[in-house]
Amino acid sequence: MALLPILRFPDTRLKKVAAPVANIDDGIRKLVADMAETMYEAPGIGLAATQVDVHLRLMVIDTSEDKSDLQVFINPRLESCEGSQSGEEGCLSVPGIYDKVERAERVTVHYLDLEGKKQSMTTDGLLAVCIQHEIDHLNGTVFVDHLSQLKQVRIKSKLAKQARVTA
Ligand code: K1U
Ligand code: ZN
Repeated sequence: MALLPILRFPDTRLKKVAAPVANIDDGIRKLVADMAETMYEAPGIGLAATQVDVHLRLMVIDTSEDKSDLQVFINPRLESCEGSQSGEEGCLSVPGIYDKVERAERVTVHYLDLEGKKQSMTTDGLLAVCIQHEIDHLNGTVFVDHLSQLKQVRIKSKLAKQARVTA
């Protein structure tokens, strides 16, 4: 397995719309293993392939306390979204920035598992938020795109300062 570099906002590659996975082969299985390792090491509770500069519709999520529940979503599609919730979000591509985003409370998602079997899940709370956040990435949207222009300008300048300090 390998740790993959994570793209940082405002890298324009985060704006690419990912293409469906056509075949679940050894390359995809290796990518899933590497993405899971990268997510756990970060640490994070989700990672979309877009964030590691692979523009395929694939994401991994583990919202468990003890990193015991890795969930792999291939070609995820939101079928229904109900209600609303507003909670703090973070993003491994926007380190150190957290802000409130309004999301659906309950979602139903259709996807393929690693064996290529069709699955669907209806869920709420943090897992529902994370699913929406990761599908946004696959569509080229980062959570800061949901914030005001003023906040986006401030975030870009804060990240630019951070980059200068660590360069
Ligand atoms: O997609 C990503 O950038 C991952 C992101 C997922 C996410 C977090 C919060 C709300 C919605 C989506 C993260 O994992 S940020 C890090 C984080 O939230 C976290 C890190 C360690 C322990 C618990 C949470
Ligand atoms: Zn993110």
